[in-house]
Amino acid sequence: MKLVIAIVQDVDSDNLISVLNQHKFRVTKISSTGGFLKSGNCTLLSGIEDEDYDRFMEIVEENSTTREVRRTIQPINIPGQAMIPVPITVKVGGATLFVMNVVDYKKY
Ligand code: 2BA
Repeated sequence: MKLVIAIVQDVDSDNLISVLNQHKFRVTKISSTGGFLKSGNCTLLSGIEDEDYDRFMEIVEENSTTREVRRTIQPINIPGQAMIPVPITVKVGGATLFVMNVVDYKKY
């Protein structure tokens, strides 16, 4: 069994979870915040059997969209200098995934 931690964009999360559920994957959604943009994203936890891994990844890929996002970020505070917000455009990935082998899985 594997535990997949998937960080996805807020706008993709509801549809992605619905499709995963339709395919009998169980998902826990955690509200999270990107450290760089400081805007909301979603972290999904999913415990999946090894034989279902490829199908799971395909579904995530098909239902996550890379987007260009324009945001205003606050630059680092330099004493004595004005803090002027800086507009930036970054490409935010459809999904960032971490995959771990599960040593044990129990449900009581
Ligand atoms: P954020 O940290 O808010 O980053 C949003 C996007 O900003 C990133 O998209 C990337 O394009 C850009 N970015 C991030 N850090 C940067 C930096 N130091 N300098 C310049 N540009 C930077 P993604 O890479 O697709 O990441 C989307 C979200 O996934 C991230 O939101 C973060 O919440 C998470 N994430 C990505 N890689 C991660 C990692 N290695 N560990 C933990 N979380 C990660």
